[in-house]
Amino acid sequence: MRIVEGKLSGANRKVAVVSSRFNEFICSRLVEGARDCLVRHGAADADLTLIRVPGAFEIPAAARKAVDSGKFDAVVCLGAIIRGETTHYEHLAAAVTKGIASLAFTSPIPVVYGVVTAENVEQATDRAGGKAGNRGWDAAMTALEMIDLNGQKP
Ligand code: INI
Repeated sequence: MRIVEGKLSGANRKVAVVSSRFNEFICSRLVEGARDCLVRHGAADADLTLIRVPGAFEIPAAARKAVDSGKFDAVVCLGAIIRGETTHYEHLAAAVTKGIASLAFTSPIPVVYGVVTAENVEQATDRAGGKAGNRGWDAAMTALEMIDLNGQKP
């Protein structure tokens, strides 16, 4: 069987990381996780661009601009949406997820979802370098695999 899958190399890869500042203590850990993953896999730190936006709601629009710039091989979207007392969480999480998904489905380059949606701060911390790993690192790994796959014929 012919198998088509991406390799995990960061060499010569130009990656945009779009991260929100809301819940900064979580987002900064996600960004560091993504950066660490990309550099450990051979990406040059100078080839990485961090685009910061106020909140997760702003991520899809900024990611779209990064895609349209033609400067990057992939865009990694990072943010943290933590459940509050209202239904705001559900609306925001759904809007951001749909926004990133619709961009990912039409983008010529991989757009990766690394937004943590958590019940509380503890759960978010666990997923941002705590006991449940680091979603930023995971998203960056996905970006590397999908960049390589994107360059292959199916
Ligand atoms: N933005 C987040 O990234 N995470 C949140 O948990 C959050 N909450 O809970 O309100 C949040 N709100 C801000 C939102 O993303 C926009 O920045 C704001 O509505 C302006 O458009």
